[in-house]
Amino acid sequence: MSFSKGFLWGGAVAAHQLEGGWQEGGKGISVADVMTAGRHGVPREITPGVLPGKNYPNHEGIEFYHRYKEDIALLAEMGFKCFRTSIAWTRIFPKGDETEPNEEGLKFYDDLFDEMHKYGMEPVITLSHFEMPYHLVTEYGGWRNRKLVDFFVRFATVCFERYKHKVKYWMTFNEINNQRELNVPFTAFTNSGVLYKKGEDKKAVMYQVAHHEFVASAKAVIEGHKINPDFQIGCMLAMTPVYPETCRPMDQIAALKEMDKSFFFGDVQVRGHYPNYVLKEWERKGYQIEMEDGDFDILSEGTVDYYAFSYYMSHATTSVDSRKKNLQGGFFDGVKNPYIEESDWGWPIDPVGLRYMLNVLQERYELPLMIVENGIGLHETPNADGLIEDDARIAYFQAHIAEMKKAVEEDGVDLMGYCPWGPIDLVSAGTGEMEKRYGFIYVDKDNEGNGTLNRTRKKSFYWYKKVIESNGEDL
Ligand code: P53
Repeated sequence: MSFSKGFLWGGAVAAHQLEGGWQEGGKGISVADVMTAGRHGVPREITPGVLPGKNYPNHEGIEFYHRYKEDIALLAEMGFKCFRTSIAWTRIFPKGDETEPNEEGLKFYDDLFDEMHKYGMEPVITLSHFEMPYHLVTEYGGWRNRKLVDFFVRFATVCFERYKHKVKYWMTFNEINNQRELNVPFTAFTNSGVLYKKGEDKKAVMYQVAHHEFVASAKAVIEGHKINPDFQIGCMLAMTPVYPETCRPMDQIAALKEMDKSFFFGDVQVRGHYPNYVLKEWERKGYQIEMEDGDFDILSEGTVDYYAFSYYMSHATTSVDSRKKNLQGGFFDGVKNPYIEESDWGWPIDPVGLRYMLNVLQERYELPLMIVENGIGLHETPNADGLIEDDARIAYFQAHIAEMKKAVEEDGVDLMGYCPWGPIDLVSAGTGEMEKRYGFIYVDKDNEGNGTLNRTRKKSFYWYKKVIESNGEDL
C-alpha cells in the first residue's frame, strides 16, 4: 500500500473555464472575459474590453454556474475526495477595488462548497486563477501597481472569513511562474493583468510584478492563519522539468538556469526570501525593484504550508543558442526531446518526468506536495453508441499515476493528493478551445459554442472511479 488513507484523490478546474454566467450574480468582467478563442498555433486575442462580434468562450464556459449540482454529483459518483476550483475574484469584488464584497457572489460559493460537503468532498481552493478583475488592468496596470496588494489581501481575507468552516486547503496564485515566459502576451496577462509596453524591459517589469504578488501572497498566508490556524495555504507553480539535451557540461548549466527561472517563485514563497541567483541577476542588470520597509519580514513570516503544482510535460534545452527553437507556439525556447511523444497540441508526454519532479521538489523544500493538475488534451468524438472511448487518456493517467506511486513508495515523497485537470471538459486556458478535452466527463459543446451542453461519462470515468476505490492500487 503506498497512498495514505486520507490521500486526496480528486480533480481540478478553474472558475473562468467552466462557470459561465459571466454577467450573472453581479459578477464583473475578468481578464478571461476579454480573451477570444484561438486554436493550436493561433493565439487567443486579448481585446480592449468586450467587443461585439468576437467569440469569448469563457462567457458561457460549460454553464457550471447553473449546473454545478449535476456536475458535483457526477464527480461524487467517481468517488472524489476533493475538488479543486477557484473563486472568481469578480464575483466577490466585481471591479476589484470596492471596499464591500458582493453578497450574491459569496453566496454562490457557499452553496457550491455545501454541495461538495454533502458528498464528503474537500474543497481545494485557488484564490486567483487567471481571472482577476479587468478593471484592475485598465485603471491600475494590473500587478505592476502596488495597490493590487491591498485589493488582493482584502479579497483573500473576505474569502477566508466567510469560508473558514468550509474550506481548509487554499492556494494563492495559480501557476505564478508562468510569467517567466516573456515571449507570449498570454502569461503576463493571465497571471498578472499585465500588458507589456513597447520598448520596456519585460523582465524587470516581471520581477516588480512578482514582488507585489509575493508580498500579497505572504500577507494572505499570515491573515489566513490568524482566521483559522488549521488552514493549509499553498503556493502553486507549473512544474515542467527542463532536461539538458546532452551531457555537455554547459548544457547542464543551461538546464539549471532554465529551471531556476521557474523555481524562483516557489523559492520565495517557501523559503521567505529571495534566492542569491536572482539578487545577482538584479545587480548585474541594474534592476531596482521597488520594495517597502517591512516587505522582507512579511515574506519570511508568510511562507506557505505546502507546495502545489501542475505537471503536464517536460522540456529540454541546450547551451547552443542557435539550436533553440520556439516550441509550443513560443511558450518555450528549447529543443525537442527525441525520446518522448507529443500530444496533438505539441505538449511532450513524459510520465517519468513527474517522478523526477516530485523528487526534486521534495529534496529542495521538504514540504508536503500536492499535484493539483495533470492530464492530456485530446480531440474526441462519441462513437455510434454515444460513448467516448478515451483509451489514450487512460494510458496517460496509468503511466503518470504509476510514476507518482514510485515516488511515494520507493522515494518517500510526502504527497497529499492528486487532482487531474478538467475532470469534466471545459474551456482550454491556452487556446480557448472547447475541443481540447481533458475530462472523464464529456460535455457536448464545440469550439463555435454549439451543442446541448449535455454531460456523458467517458470510458475513463469508470476507470478513474476504480483507481480511487482501490486507493491507487488498481490501475
Ligand atoms: P490548456 C501552459 C503550460 C502549462 C499549464 O492548459 C498551463 C498553461 C497555460 O495554457 O495552464 C494550466 O487549457 C492552467 C489551467 C489550464 C491547464 O494548465 O491550455 O492552470 O488553467 O487549463 C491546461 O490546455
